[in-house]
Amino acid sequence: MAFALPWAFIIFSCSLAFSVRGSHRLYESDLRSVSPANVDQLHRTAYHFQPPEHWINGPMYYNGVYHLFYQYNPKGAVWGNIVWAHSVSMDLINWMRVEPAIVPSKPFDQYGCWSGSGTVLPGNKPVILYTGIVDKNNTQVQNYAIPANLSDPYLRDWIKPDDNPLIVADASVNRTAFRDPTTAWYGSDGHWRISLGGRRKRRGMAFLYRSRDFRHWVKARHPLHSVAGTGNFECPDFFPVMLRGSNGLDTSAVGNDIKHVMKVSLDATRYEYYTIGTYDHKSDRYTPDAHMIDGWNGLRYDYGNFYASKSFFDPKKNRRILWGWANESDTTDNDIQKGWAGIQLLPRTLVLDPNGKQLLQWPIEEVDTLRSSNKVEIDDKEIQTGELVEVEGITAAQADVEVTFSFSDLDKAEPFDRRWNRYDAQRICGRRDSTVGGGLGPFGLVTFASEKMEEYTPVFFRVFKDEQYNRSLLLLCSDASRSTLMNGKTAMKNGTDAYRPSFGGFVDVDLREKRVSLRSLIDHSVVESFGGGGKTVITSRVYPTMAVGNRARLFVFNNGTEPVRVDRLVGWSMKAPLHMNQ
Ligand SMILES: *[C@@H]1O[C@H](CO)[C@@H](O)[C@H](O)[C@H]1NC(C)=O
Ligand SMILES: *[C@@H]1O[C@H](CO)[C@@H](O)[C@H](O)[C@H]1NC(C)=O
Ligand SMILES: *[C@@H]1O[C@H](CO)[C@@H](O)[C@H](O)[C@H]1NC(C)=O
Ligand SMILES: *[C@@H]1O[C@H](CO)[C@@H](O)[C@H](O)[C@H]1NC(C)=O
Ligand SMILES: *[C@@H]1O[C@H](CO)[C@@H](O)[C@H](O)[C@H]1NC(C)=O
Ligand SMILES: *[C@H]1O[C@@H](CO)[C@H](O)[C@@H](O)[C@@H]1NC(C)=O
Ligand SMILES: CC(=O)N[C@H]1CO[C@H](CO)[C@@H](O)[C@@H]1O
Repeated sequence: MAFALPWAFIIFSCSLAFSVRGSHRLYESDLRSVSPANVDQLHRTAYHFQPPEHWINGPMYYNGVYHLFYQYNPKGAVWGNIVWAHSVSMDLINWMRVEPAIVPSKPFDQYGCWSGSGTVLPGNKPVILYTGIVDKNNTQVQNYAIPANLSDPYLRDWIKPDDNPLIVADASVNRTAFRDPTTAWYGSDGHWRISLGGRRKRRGMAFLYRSRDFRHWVKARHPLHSVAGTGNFECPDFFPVMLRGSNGLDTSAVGNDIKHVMKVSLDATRYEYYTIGTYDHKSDRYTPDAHMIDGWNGLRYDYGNFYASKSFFDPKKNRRILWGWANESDTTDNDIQKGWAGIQLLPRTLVLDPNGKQLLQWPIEEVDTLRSSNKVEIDDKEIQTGELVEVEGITAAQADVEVTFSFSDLDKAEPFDRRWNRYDAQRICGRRDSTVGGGLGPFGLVTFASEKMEEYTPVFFRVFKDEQYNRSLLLLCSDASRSTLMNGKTAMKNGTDAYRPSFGGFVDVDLREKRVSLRSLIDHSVVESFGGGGKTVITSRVYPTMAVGNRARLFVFNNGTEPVRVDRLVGWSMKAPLHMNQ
């Protein structure tokens, strides 16, 4: 590595830029009496990237430095006044905030600098493509920006050349739904390509543009992809994955051992969906594989609170990294009170499942460096019906827990009700919550639990027998419905409710192995859970009032009639990196 981060500057810039409310300090202090007024600060995360308000633009790696660009309102904890804020890191864990990269200033972006992506062009030249808002009617165009000084390791200064905008909507395009350019990929015909999100009536559109010189862009006659009835595509992401192995691929990679992934954020549901398929370079079209569901019932990166994600190729470690954003699940009034809203979830590596039917996600290995020596292990422990086993000795509100469960008899699983919609896992999690006994399950973790279980957020599995198809189904749920007493009691005013869904997703594992794994990363107001080795991921945002700081507790539970065994559980207290409050 050519240089190190100047730590002193980080600390200085943190305290300069924001009023530092160190959740690490709160967390270390004894929080016996928590009044509603300071509850909100307890929910600030410690090891998630969290400026006051943000969602993601294109993250990028350039010359030894990771860059995170994110949508940021410098004036408040609500959406508006959007600029491209910019932070840099050597390790994706410790971050240093630098000057915003792109702010509204020119006719082609004076009403907003919205999302986009970075591409590193031949000759090692980075360029950003982003959406500019040109008028009060929300008219969207695509612009570019380049670094002013390639010798500056942090690329602090970005220029918006005068030949912007590069792309304006033609008459066939809805110019108020025309945004979020992807990272560009290069074809053997010497053309760069990008995709842009939009809509044609109710049809979601991933428009395709081509350019030889990255300046003059021509719209292809056909979109790269489109889907009827989904509504607007936002933040499209299009990238190759290897058929086998865990290496990531550069966005322009070609070859026989490659599949492509198309991800869109659907404004209509506020969730993200992806398909795996084939990209035909000649016709420039993407076709999802036959068994893929393209639309609201499709595969999701995360079945909880996760949106506006972007992936990028990390040449340093040869991997593709996915990065998503989670909004708050409290109310706008709460956000204004807290002074912040929105967190960046942990970066995740993204690979194709060897079965080719889905992607696998896992927190980047750098997250493990935050595990402290404060660790707890449970081995080979049977959990009986109704039993709660405390995971003691770690900081339950700021932890990383990995657990493997096993069981002996699949036949004891409860039947899957034929009237249930296989694609509505969330509703099934709501009906069959952790208090409703089953055969095999519910079993799992109880996170953010208060002393007498007045508040708790269970993350649990449930096995069903699907007699119609002679198969077992594994459901993962992350239930925020009992996570807080805040609403009605204290901080929630005016009858406005926090959003406390019981998120759910099926986990496509072979249950004949009679073993399932779960990893949950817990951080004050967020729990990110990876089921089945990253097959199904669910993120919940929660706002406990009692299960905070040192008073939060963590348990393993089983509410099924069948005993389950904890083969192994390891939990760590997590350290806070030095990007606090950036
Ligand atoms: C915005 O839209 C209105 C109504 O269509 C139109 O009258 C006005 O000229 C537009 N303004 C701009 C700046 O395009
Ligand atoms: C470019 O960045 C380098 C490294 O930070 C610096 O030494 C140099 O003065 C910069 N050049 C300009 C023109 O600002
Ligand atoms: C254009 O897109 C905007 C924003 O999504 C939408 O409100 C409007 O109805 C669309 N117009 C047409 C003609 O589809
Ligand atoms: C397990 O079920 C019992 C009885 O319904 C309930 O009181 C308890 O809260 C449940 N445990 C969890 C973690 O939901
Ligand atoms: C159901 O599946 C099991 C193995 O998964 C198999 O042994 C059994 O014969 C199947 N039953 C039917 C009726 O197909
Ligand atoms: C996050 O906030 C909740 C509660 O207001 C909404 O219901 C979600 O739609 C929203 N999610 C996104 C991605 O904006
Ligand atoms: C919109 C609304 O009803 N706001 C009210 C919320 O509650 C406070 C008092 O708790 C009132 O002052 C607001 O008018």
